[in-house]
Amino acid sequence: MRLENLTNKKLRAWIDEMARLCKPDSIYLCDGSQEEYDRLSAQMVAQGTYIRLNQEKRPNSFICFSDPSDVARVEDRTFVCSHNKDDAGPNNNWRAPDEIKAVLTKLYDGCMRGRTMYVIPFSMGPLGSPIAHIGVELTDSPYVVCNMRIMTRMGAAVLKTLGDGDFVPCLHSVGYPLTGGRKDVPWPCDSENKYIVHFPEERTIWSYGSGYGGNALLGKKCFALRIASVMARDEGWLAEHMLIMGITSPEGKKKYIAAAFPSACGKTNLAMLIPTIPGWKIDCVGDDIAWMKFGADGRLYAVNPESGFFGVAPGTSMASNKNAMLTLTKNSIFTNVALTPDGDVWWEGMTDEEPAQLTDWTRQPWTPGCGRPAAHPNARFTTPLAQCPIADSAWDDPAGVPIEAILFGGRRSSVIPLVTEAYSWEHGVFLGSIMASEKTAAAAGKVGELRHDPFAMLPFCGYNMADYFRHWLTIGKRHGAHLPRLYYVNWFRKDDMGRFLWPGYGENCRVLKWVFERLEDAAPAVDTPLGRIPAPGAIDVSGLSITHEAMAELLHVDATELRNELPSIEKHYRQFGNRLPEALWDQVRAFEQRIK
Ligand code: SAT
Ligand code: MN
Repeated sequence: MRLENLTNKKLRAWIDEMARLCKPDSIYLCDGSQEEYDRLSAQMVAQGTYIRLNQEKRPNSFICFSDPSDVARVEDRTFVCSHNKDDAGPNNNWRAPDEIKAVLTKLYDGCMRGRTMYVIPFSMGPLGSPIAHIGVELTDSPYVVCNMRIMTRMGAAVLKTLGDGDFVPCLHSVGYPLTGGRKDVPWPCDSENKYIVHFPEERTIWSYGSGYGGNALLGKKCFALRIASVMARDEGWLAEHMLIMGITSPEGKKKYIAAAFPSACGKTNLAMLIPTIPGWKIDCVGDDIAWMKFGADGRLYAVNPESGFFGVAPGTSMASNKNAMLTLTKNSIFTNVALTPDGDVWWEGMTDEEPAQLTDWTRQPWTPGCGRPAAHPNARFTTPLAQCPIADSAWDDPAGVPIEAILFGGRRSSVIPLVTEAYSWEHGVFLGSIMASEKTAAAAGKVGELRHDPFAMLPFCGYNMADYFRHWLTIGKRHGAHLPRLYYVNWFRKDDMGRFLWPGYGENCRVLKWVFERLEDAAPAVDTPLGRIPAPGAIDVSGLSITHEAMAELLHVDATELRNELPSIEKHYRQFGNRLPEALWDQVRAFEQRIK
């Protein structure tokens, strides 16, 4: 494919403009073919970025180690640059667009010297789907190209679908020009300057200095969440940090649900769950992001904008997530896991027994008990969704799948019961808006700290979160008849001894079964101040060794504990000032009444 043949004028002009700025040695238009993927992979092996894994053990797969300064999303370097600071809200870092453009233009000037600028046309969502949108990423990282080929529908077919249409321009550079005799390194990045910048009004993304995950694969968090959330607000749909799954009952009835959890809280595990109750079946549509639009029949249809998994490796095993393990047996990229002497991968939790010897993610020899983790806690696998043994038959369907329930969940060791059903859409928006979760290694910063993470969107909402709540409330008013029901779940409650009360993983199907039966009006619930919880005995625990006391504790809603949460909820709300919808203050007052 040749650049000269590009007919989209906006695309052509933008590529030319960015090339004049970044000054790459050459420009390469990606066609998305296997040949291209293999060629770039081989080039990265030669360059030292990739190590090819043992072809027998893990065909066509690669491991790479990032720079130790570039291992996760950098939330403090992530900016939403609307013209008005208030439009970005207290949930985003903000700079004036002109100001940050001046800073970045300086950094971008000549940043691709000695490198190739890759042009990646990609579709978020099935090609041609009315729910999908197209982006084009310019990057100087072949690692990004290869990851994007797994994570998105990418290449020549996308350009065809794009035609003269509009796209989201995404500019990315690792910020490591090869000038003045500077040699390339296996993981180029700029350890001093990192900027992940969004211009919501222009629907444009500028990323500089990082080659890692959501910082660099711009289709993912930057486009599919931050920019898409703005598009969704303007156009009346939803772009959410949610997995999508199908649940089929023993009677053969199938329902789709979506579920929002913060990064590294088990979305991938839930999306690929193997039910422990006989007769139930789960199918996976996606593990991270859902784009949802209302169909002609009034129902809410979801697509997974992605086509692969960028999942957390540590903790993933045949016991915790067999389907993920089977997915990544081939054609996968592993970043910051450990390398075994026989050319395979390993990470903490993969096997009960630790290998005697490894190369750890910092490229150093590793032995058990050496005091360092072998894999970085945020080590990731990139692997094609189509390889998942339980990939839903409709995962690539342009029409999407109809969503009947939406779950919100965080990592809470106390207070929040196993599952709660919202009394209404508005009440569900209230529950989603007060979600809090303990921080994980997915983002730089302190792990374990409790923070409010409304709808699991705190790092991903591309505008003022108060307006986001309002958008959800508006959706509720507009689409009353066919709205999904809303739930708040918590797999992470602990007992007095600090032990998890709920076994989680495959056993979460017991909660999903209750949700499924609620949708059929076939499961009893009782009202509590927080919402409707399963009536005693309504959660199927057959075959599970869990005590009555543990179940009671898991479902316990304590008015005193909830009262203790009130000040932090009010503080959380007050940061939005008078932009916070009054309907949510009404919810707080009603909640207050219930916990009196
Ligand atoms: O690095 S990513 O943002 O893609 C992963 C995550 O934090 O969920
Ligand atoms: Mn995520």
